[in-house]
Amino acid sequence: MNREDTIFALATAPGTAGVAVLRISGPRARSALEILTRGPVPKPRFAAHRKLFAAPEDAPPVGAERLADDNAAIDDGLVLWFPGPASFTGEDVAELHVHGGRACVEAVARALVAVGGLRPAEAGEFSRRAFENGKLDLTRAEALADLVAAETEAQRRQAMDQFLGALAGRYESWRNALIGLSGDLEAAIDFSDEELPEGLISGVFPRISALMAEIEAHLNDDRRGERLREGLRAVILGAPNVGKSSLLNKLAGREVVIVAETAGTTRDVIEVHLDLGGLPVTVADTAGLRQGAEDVEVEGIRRARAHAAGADIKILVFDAEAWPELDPETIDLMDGASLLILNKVDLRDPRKDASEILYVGVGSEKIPIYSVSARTEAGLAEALAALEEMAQARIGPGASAPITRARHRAALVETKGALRRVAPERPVELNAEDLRLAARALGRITGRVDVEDVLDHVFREFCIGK
Ligand SMILES: Nc1nc2c(ncn2[C@@H]2O[C@H](COP(=O)(O)OP(=O)(O)OP(=O)(O)O)[C@@H](O)[C@H]2O)c(=O)[nH]1
Ligand SMILES: [Mg+2]
Repeated sequence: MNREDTIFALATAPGTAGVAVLRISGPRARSALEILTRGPVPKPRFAAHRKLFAAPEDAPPVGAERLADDNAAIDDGLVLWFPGPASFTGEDVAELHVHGGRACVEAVARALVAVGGLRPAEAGEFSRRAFENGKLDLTRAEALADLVAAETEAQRRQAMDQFLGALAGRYESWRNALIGLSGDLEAAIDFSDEELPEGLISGVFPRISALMAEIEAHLNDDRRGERLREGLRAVILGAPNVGKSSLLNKLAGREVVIVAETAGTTRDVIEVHLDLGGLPVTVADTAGLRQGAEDVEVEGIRRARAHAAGADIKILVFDAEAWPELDPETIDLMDGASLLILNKVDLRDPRKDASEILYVGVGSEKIPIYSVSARTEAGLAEALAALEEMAQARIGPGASAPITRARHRAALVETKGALRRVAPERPVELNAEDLRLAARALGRITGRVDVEDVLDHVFREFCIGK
């Protein structure tokens, strides 16, 4: 990546749309805009209506009629000019709002390449330039990627909080406190006891303990922020033919999976993304668990078990006709995050209220098992509410501005480790060094210090045009 380059990309989704936005950033943005519009750049930050023309080498031969010139217009739209440094990337930026068809966008992109000195942007390159020009700290840049990727309301809210600086503010205030404390300690290296204000050094240690407790509490968030960002994983498990696929179809509200009377219908793991009260949950349907299955089905069962191991929530489905007997292979998989469902309640006892909640005794505990019918939809709303409640318990609103990435967590653990070594009985130089290390680890989260090595990793997950 060369920062001297001028880059461009489609900022909107590819495909057919009313409008497509192309964004250009870099030293050649002004010439590109002048050449394509065959005129001066408009007033900064004001939209102007312009025709867009191909660059000279693509344009009709010199001396062509003005009419022919007009015919050579490749599109007609709005253009904007954001001179650096007051732009998203901090560089000169131009935006072209053209018609959102594939051919229009391609023609404009071709014209941009023909200008010379422009190339298509790599994924995340605009945001990376914004970071490198001090427009965004790393947590805000990451929040932008999360905002674009947010599929549910809770994800959007978390990303927006982070974009507004909730994490950056916290980490920067901790970092500043650490820098202050290490300054106090270093004063002890340079000055004698008599020259130092009373209690300066002894006051440092309780403040470090308090800071450590805050970091500890922040780390101790049960990974809620990361889970919300990534989405919860739920998996439907049960014996063959109990109606797992039928239930998934009901949850999805459409016929995603094949349902059949034959036991052993589902073999592949099939996933559906759900928005459960604003929380993102991916539900996977799996092959029915049984012994003595053959070839492909055995592989299906292996995948089902592998999925179960990585799931945040297990939806264990049982056959109501067999109640109170429960399939032993399925019940074996039960853990603290399992939702028990008794399906086909319509076949059990039509007179019984399907939404009645039965219980399964586990030791001294009684776990509810929700009676439903994927056929009549009886009891489904209650079971869905229970699923939503479980999702809320895992990722619902917890502490404000939680950690959202493993990268942040690793740096915080490093900060804590360095602070833990600090102790009154150690030489002051060692303590000061550990405080500096702790501050540096925090600085890596926002990108204030030596982060060159993490940048590729951070910006790779962005989409092109961001
Ligand atoms: N009466 C009744 N039949 C149901 C209900 N749910 C599913 N079925 C039927 O039970 C059969 C099996 O349903 P599936 O959804 O394919 O079951 P499965 O658990 O996915 O089965 P495998 O993929 O083979 O493990 C089908 O004939 C469904 O129509 C229900 O609530 N009541
Ligand atoms: Mg199935």
